[in-house]
Amino acid sequence: MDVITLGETMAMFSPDTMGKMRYASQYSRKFAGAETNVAIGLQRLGFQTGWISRVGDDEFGKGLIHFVRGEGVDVSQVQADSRAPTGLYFKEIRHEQDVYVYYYRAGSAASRMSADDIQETYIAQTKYLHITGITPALSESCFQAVMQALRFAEKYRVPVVFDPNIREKLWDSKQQARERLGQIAKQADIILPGVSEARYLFGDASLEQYAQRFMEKGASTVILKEGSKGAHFFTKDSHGFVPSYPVERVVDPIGAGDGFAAGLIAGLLEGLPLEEGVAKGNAIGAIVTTVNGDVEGLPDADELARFTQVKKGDVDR
Ligand code: KDG
Repeated sequence: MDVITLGETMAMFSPDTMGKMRYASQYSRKFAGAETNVAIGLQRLGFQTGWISRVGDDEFGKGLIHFVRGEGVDVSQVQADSRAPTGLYFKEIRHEQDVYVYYYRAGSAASRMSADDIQETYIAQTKYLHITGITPALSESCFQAVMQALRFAEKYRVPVVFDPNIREKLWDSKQQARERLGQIAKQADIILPGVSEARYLFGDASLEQYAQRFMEKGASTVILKEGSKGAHFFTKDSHGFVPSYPVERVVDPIGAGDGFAAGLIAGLLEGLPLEEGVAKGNAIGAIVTTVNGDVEGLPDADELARFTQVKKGDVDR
């Protein structure tokens, strides 16, 4: 495996019309979850990924497994749990820059994941472990599952990529989020917070101070994302900023951060200089925002190359 990830994927309902949710009566059913968004992004670029999770033993769970497996992700570590349903989430797109998310996932099958769901041999053979801050927020047993995966990663020297992905609605309190995300950050090698997430965790400070705080916890690389502007990268002996690609029209911004993570991890797997991995992440993040859905816009290698060429002004005729 190139990358293994663990977390919840849900049946996602995206309104066919813009405006307040109370007036939306037609929805398109899709599937989404930050961790499988990243895995699918990597699969499209030619890497092999695996996903650990639980789904309900219901129609959404079955459809979801078909979908993720259809993208090539290994789903051998996904269990169907007959005691809880697959989680759901609804989007409200008031307009393209004003999108809300409503979860119906409390008590879901995925929230029942536990440390026992993590197979040591599965983690031992991957090149990278990808963790988000969403999974530990789902339940105490999910937090323990993440910590177990991190223990195995440490034992087998598997580098950990951590995207804090702060979802305030899922945490009991800001203090709990800070403590638990801080514990996970201590086990991570590469951390990909948004600038606003760093502010949430550490309060007001400079970008350099945020990077230093994460490095004091043990990270070797910190990438502070600034949305459509681009991303700042920091290592022990280098730092820089890589601007993003302009996008004519944002259709749906959700999933851009996962696209960024997929591009960055692809860069690491290809052995690219960090700056080029960040540029790849920026490009995929930008492409994702131009398509409705969290994974539908994720490009394959040809599409990605074409996007960056067109942005450079080369036209493929
Ligand atoms: O990053 C996009 C995700 O937020 C979305 O796909 C749904 O996993 C999700 C979540 O927990 O919000």
